[in-house]
Amino acid sequence: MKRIVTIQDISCLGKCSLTAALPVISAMGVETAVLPTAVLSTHTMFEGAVILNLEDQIEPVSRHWESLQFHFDAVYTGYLASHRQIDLVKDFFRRFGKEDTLRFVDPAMADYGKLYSGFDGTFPAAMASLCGEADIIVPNITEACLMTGAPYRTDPDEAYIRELLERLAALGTRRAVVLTGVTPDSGKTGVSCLDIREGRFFSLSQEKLPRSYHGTGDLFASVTLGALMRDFSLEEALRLAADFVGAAIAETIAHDPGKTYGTDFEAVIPFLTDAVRKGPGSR
Ligand code: PXL
Repeated sequence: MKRIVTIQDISCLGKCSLTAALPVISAMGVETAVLPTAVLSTHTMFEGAVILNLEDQIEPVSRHWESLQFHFDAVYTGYLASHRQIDLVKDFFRRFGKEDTLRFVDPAMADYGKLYSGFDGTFPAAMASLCGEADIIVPNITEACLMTGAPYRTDPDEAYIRELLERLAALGTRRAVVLTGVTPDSGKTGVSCLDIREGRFFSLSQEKLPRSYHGTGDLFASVTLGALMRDFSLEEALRLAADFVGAAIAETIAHDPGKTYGTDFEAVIPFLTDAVRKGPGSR
């Protein structure tokens, strides 16, 4: 069984970051070790979250695992709250990033043209340098613009998307850059990807559902990584992740549309386990 480690916070109530990654990647039959950066009462979109910072633990935990000679098939980072956490992740990459370890970075820090609360304008450059040490990155358009200095547009056309992907690749990412939340036409949403190793550009799109929920970026990243660990191609992994997130949103709209903090993704986990059981090439 493949083993990954994911480094991000636990938002105790919120269905994002670790509480999205752990159930999803485990359900896909991949051992999921966690290195929590902080424990928050809720994610930061709620007012007044109570936060216990755990970043001082990252280095001692890494040293302990190193002494036990653990190997990870992937290191997956999501929301990181400080410059120091980014530096600690770079150190973790140096310790555990072996030849066959996939460094997968979701630079979760912004959406809808704005940084999440709690970050200042110096943070995107630090995240950009972490993306430069990754194999695969999965920013949304806002994050891509903040990291590359490109203007933020809500009406992306293909030339703009390709330009963003080229700028992301110039950060130094090795294998692929994936742009999420791409809306090629009204009524559609999707992802665009530049596979750097193959020099190939491709896009996937699907119906845009009428509501959006918190934590869908974390679910998307988690399913993509889980599928790659189960030997799906990158394109198949992205398609599965997009379909899963669409199913989670549809489920939430059908049963609890006013939910303020995340999708009811738990109800559609069987969709994932089925896909993994059938294996790559079967969808
Ligand atoms: O879903 C991204 C995320 C993760 N963790 C925390 C957050 C957010 C987004 O706001 O606040 C604590």
